[in-house]
Amino acid sequence: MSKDSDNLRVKPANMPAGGWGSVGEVAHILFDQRTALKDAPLLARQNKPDGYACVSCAWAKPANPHPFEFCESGAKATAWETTSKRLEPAFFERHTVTELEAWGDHELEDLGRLTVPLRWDAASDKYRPVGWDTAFAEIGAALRAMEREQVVFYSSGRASLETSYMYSLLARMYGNNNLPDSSNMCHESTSVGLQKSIGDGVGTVVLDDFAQTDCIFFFGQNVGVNSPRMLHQLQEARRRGVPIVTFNPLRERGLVSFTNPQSPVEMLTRHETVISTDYLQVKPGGDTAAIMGLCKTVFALDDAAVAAGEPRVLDTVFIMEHTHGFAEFEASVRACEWSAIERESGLTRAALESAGAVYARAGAVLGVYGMGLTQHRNGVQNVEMIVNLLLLRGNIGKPGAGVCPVRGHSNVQGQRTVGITEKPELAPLDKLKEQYGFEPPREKGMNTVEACEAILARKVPAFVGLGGNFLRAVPETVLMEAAWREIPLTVQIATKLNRNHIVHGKASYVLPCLGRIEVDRQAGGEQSVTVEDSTACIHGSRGMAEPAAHTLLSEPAIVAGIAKATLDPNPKLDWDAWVADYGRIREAIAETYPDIFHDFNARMWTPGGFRKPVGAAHRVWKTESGKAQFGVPEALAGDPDLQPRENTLRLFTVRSDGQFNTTIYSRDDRFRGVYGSRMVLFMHRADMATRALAPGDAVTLSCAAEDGVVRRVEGLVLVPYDIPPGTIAGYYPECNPLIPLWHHAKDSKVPAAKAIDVRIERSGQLSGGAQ
Ligand SMILES: Nc1nc2c(c(=O)[nH]1)N[C@H]1C(S)=C(S)[C@@H](COP(=O)(O)OP(=O)(O)OC[C@H]3O[C@@H](n4cnc5c(=O)[nH]c(N)nc54)[C@H](O)[C@@H]3O)O[C@H]1N2
Ligand SMILES: Nc1nc2c(c(=O)[nH]1)N[C@H]1C(S)=C(S)[C@@H](COP(=O)(O)OP(=O)(O)OC[C@H]3O[C@@H](n4cnc5c(=O)[nH]c(N)nc54)[C@H](O)[C@@H]3O)O[C@H]1N2
Ligand SMILES: [Mo]
Repeated sequence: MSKDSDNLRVKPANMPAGGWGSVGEVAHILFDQRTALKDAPLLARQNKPDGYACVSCAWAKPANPHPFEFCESGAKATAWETTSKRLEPAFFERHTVTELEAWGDHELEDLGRLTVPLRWDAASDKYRPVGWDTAFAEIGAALRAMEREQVVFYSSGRASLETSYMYSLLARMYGNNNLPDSSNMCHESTSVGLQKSIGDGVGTVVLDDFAQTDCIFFFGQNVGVNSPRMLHQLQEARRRGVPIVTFNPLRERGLVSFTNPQSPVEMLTRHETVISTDYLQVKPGGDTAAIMGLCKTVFALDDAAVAAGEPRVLDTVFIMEHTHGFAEFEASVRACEWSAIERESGLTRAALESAGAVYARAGAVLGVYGMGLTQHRNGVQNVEMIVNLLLLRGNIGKPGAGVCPVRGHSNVQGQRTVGITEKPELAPLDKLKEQYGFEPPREKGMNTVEACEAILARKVPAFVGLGGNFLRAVPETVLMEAAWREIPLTVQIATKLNRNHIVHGKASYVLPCLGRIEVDRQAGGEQSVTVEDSTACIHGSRGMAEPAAHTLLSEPAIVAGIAKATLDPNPKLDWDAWVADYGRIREAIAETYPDIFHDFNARMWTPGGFRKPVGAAHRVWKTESGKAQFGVPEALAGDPDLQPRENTLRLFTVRSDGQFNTTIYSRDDRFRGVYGSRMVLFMHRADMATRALAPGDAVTLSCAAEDGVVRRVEGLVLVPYDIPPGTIAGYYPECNPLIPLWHHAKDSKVPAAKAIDVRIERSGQLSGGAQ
């Protein structure tokens, strides 16, 4: 196999997000996955009130959708799931599992959809077909014999509310709260930070707020790639003259300009809407400092208004009535020096004052953010800082204003709503006890980082994965892979083959499931499921494509199969009846959570979804003080424990438009002008020059942490880029071997994937075109 970097091509990237490039990309992947003819009508049903919820991102689905409510990323995800490629068992006869370890993430998933349950055979080192009943019986017998407190039930955020509810019951009836999910690597900093500051762990904003806002502050989220449908709202806001102020170390194309690929006029005239009116290339980890600068500006403008006898800039009535901790926060802002703010944020005082003035002038402001804030040592504090900024002018709980975390997986927020959580206090345990007549475990379970620690300590006897690619997504790849091979039992419920199936436990099963886009036929007829979007709206989703194979089971059927083989029969819970008719699972969910899910079956098809109650959106604060809480930042530095040492660079990991997390559709990153290889590092020319490095050089990165563990990634090729000096960007998951497991957000334990101190060493010069 040739090295990826041999195929690298670098070209200028100056096209808008959307536009003709996007149309070309969609046509290409539909063709490549051989889905062109059958999928065009399918895409028209995506994110429609009576259609299926896209399996890509979690962005809100409007009540009055555009004729085509899909985007380039959504079309790619649909093509990837409904591909006509199949991974038949005969493939495994030709390849040992060890041999497949050399395959890349793209090659593994590109084999196509898994079709039959597989069991690893140690003697031949091959995955071999196994009957569903045998697989369930063997898994059940093994789980029954294990130390129950240590078994882990992971979920990736795609599975429906119905499946997730069943899965969380399976874990709790089995005997633990070990329900880590992808959210632990993602927006857990939001769940912790917003819960503490506004009393709800989710955002307060709905789509209508975008239509009513006067100003948008946008932090660390790459909208053009990761939630492109939001570009419609941003474009409409821009047409109304709404300023969008963006904080991002990289000038991401989707945040710079957008051509709506669904508007014939825009396409023909090549019209571009400028998205960000102000673009601040903050240093990774510098957002707390930057927001301090904005708040300092608000105080200064307020002082000036008071002196001049003009109306206040602070919303003093709101602050008095609705908030707690203002005086301490004000003191910390006033005490904070501009020199420290400039140093930590990498931004000038003038730039921050000008952005702060935009904020102070606007009536209603939205604070939008993503992984650029949450995946830091101070990720929770970053989230609290956004809330602080909004509270100063009463920007929560009024139309056009609020906090808007952009969630990742299409149902990651919903999984938390129906009980997937390692925190027992967040699950209605007493209610479950009453409903199902069992004693739910009360001890805290493991989150993702804690599950990794237990796996490294060889304490986990079994790992069950409901979707995802845990091992590839977590930090500390090298140590984790070694430990993983010693887990006695690994069970993965999945649609496609991935690294986490190839590096497996001593006994290993891969159980293939239907995807959400596929028709789900059960004894009670065709079934639908539900998901919750980023704005806490809950939608029905009906599969429309023919299943990839008649041998697949649905996720609810697989969870029920494992549950029946593992748990003692329970007269109050008929797993088979649930699988026959998912309406009955929804009735059970409604019984557990009546405030959220009353009349669930009737309301699930509400156009635009029905909203989960979010108190903070109505200024009802379910915090300790009963008010919204100002939080005083502990430190301005992005990473107080990894202070840049001599000659280190700060690496942050990003996604390309050719991937969905560890699913790599292609090695191209159209928006950053890199083609054919993901083994690249984006670096400032000045940083290259001071290190006698040049574009096209091959380098090795090693983590600067001095804890005795060697963490290296070799064969990365330098690409010159407009990036803050002293910082470099590389791709996730290729750079995950560089992240120490202990390098995570305080309080939320989200791995700090956006600030990793590394050293760089030249290892060669490429002949190719990375110049
Ligand atoms: N097509 C596609 N869609 C996706 C995904 C995908 O992989 N592909 N993944 C899904 C998932 S699970 C998630 S969580 C979301 C992720 O979506 P995002 O939240 O957009 O996550 P990232 O792509 O990791 O990029 C975050 C952005 O933050 C910037 N950034 C990095 N460090 C900092 C910092 O310190 N401060 C600031 N202000 N900015 C910073 C980066 O330059 C980048 O533009 O997308 C979801 N949607
Ligand atoms: N360095 C670094 N690391 C990161 C991040 C980062 O930005 N930087 N981001 C983090 C974030 S935000 C997240 S959310 C995690 C993602 O971590 P995960 O959610 O664990 O990973 P995914 O890549 O989304 O999982 C892909 C796999 O899911 C399976 N799959 C796809 N569809 C379905 C389905 O319908 N049902 C089932 N059962 N399986 C399905 C397929 O087999 C596919 O191979 O990674 C985290 N890791
Ligand atoms: Mo995520």
